[in-house]
Amino acid sequence: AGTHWTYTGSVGQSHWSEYFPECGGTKQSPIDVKTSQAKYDPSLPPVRPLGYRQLGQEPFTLTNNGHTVEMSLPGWMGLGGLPWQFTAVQLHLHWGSRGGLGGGSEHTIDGHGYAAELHVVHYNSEIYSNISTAMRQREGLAVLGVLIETGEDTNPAYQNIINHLENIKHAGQRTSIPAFDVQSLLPLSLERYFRYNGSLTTPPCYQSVLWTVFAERVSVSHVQLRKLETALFSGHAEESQSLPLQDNYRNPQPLNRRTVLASFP
Ligand code: SG7
Ligand code: ZN
Repeated sequence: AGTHWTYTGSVGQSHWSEYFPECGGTKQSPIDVKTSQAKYDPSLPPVRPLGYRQLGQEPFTLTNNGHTVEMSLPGWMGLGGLPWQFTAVQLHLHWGSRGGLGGGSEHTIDGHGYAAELHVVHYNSEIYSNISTAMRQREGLAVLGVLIETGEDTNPAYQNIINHLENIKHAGQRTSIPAFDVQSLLPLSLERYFRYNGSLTTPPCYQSVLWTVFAERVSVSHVQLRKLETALFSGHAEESQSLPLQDNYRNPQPLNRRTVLASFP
C-alpha cells in the first residue's frame, strides 16, 4: 500500500481506487465532453483571470514532482466570474509520449483527445484558509483546463516553461524561472467553456473541483511538445530505475448523473 502511485502498472490508474477510495467515486475527472449533450447556460459569465498578467519581484518556481512539472503561482492571482473568490496556487501539465498521436490530454471532446493539457489550480479562499483544507471540501477547488494541440508555430508563452525543463530532469528538483504573463498560456476566448463538478485527476481524487474546460484550444509546436514529452524523468537522480515522465494523463471517467454546462449555444 502506501501512497506511491503511477499511471500504468501494478499501482496504475486501474488500481487507484484500491488505495484511494474516492478514485472510485461517481463524480470523477477527467471526462469526455459530449458537446451535443452539454446544456447551454446563458448565465455563465466569461472566466475572469485576476492578476494573471501582473509581474511581481519574485521569480516563479518550477518543480518536477515525479508526476508532472508544476509551477507555483503568487497569491495575488485568482479567478473571478465564479460563485466564490478563488486564489491561484499552481499550474501543471499532462502529456503523452508519441508527439500527441496517442493522446496526452485528460479531458477529451466528443471522444477526441489532444496532445497535452494545462491545469491552473485555485482554491476557494472565501470559505477556506488554505488548499489542503479546501481540496477535501465540495467546490473547494476551481481548475482551469486548456487543451493543447500541435501546429507549426512556436508558442512563446509555453516556451517560458519548456526552456527550463533541462534543469529539473529528475523528481524532486526545482528551479527559479523569470516571471511571465500567465494569462498568455490561456486561449484568447475566455467566454466559451464547459463547466461541471468533478475531482482531482490524481490520487486521492477528492471530488472537490469545479472544472472549467475551455472550448478554444491553444497550439504549441511539434518541437515544443517533443521537449515536454522527453525532458523529464519520474524518479530521483540517484535511482537507477528512473523512467521518462510520459503519459501522465488519466483516462475519461463515467459522467454518471452529472450535467455538463456550456457557456455558449
Ligand atoms: C498533479 O495534479 C499535481 C498535484 C495536483 C494533482 O499531480 O500538480 O499538486 C500537488 C501540489 O500535489 O493536486 C491538489 C492538487 O493540485 C491534481 O490536480 S488536477 O486535478 O488539476 N490534475
Ligand atoms: Zn492536472
